[in-house]
Amino acid sequence: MLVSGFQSIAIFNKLSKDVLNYYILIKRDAMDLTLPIDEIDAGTMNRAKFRRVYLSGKKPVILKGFAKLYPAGEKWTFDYFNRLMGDHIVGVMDNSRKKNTAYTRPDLMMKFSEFLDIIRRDEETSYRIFGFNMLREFPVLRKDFPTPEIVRGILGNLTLTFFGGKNTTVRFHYDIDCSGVLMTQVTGRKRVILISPEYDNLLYKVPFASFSLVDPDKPDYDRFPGLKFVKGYDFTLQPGDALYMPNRYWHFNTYLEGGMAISYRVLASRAGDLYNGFMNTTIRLLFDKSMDALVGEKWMKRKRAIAMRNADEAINRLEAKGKRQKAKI
Ligand SMILES: O=C(O)CCC(=O)C(=O)O
Repeated sequence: MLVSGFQSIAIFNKLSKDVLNYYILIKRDAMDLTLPIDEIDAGTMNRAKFRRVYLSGKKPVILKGFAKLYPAGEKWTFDYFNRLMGDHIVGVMDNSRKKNTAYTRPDLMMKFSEFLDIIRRDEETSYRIFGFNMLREFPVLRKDFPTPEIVRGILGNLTLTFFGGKNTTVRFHYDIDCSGVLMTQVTGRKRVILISPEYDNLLYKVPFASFSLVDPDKPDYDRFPGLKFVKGYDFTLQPGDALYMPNRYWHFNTYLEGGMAISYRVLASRAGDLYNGFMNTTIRLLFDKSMDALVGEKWMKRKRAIAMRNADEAINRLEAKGKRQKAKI
């Protein structure tokens, strides 16, 4: 049978697509963290474009020099915070204490000046501050970083700040309320590993919670083979850069030196994200915390087993799909 030129192009296209799909499904030796993230000069971004391309498109982006658009970009130094809030008592997380649930309470309290002294040293520390509502406690700071136009909305005034010292990490998680997050790294560089929610199971998501069993710093591929299918981003935010993380994006952050960030949130627009955000922060969290209090390590063991089973099932599905596609080629 004779095949016309157009038909052969169509057959060729179909075959290349199948080959491509097969290789997308194929297991690699390690996580592939080489996806390129959009980087845009913050001054050239406007609300319409941000909402169309990044919010609606659920696409991450780095806005270079975002903090410099606001007084905070110049004013917010550790010295400035020390002068203004040094005597304030802050809740501090200690990474050396293991946590089995989401949304945990600070491990210790200390004067902000003491905490700043620790994180500004060029030394590793396990101390960090997670989700300090600094602008509510010190409203005078609001004018230094007013709600950016691009994220103005229902959650527009809700800001959280984050502080950490050299090499402090923030465990692999997504934000439990399923909001989109614009995190501006005001001081210090921060490495971020960012991964789409489509990989939930392959990232060994812990049920009833929004964190993973995996430590992306030391990925154990024998224990967590699902990671070999995962693709994501790995980049460093420079002081002043902002990162937009779409709803439910996984992130693992490492402070490369003492630094601070502030985040603004954008309420989820999809019904599923809104529903999950509500359920996560209420019923699921309450259930998880109650089980943790009642049964402790046994409950964590159960959650670990479910996460492993979900990942195995996801791997089997992908391998079966890969085989079907290979057979078609
Ligand atoms: O970088 C940090 O300290 C934490 C930021 C974060 O994980 C978040 O905004 O969810």
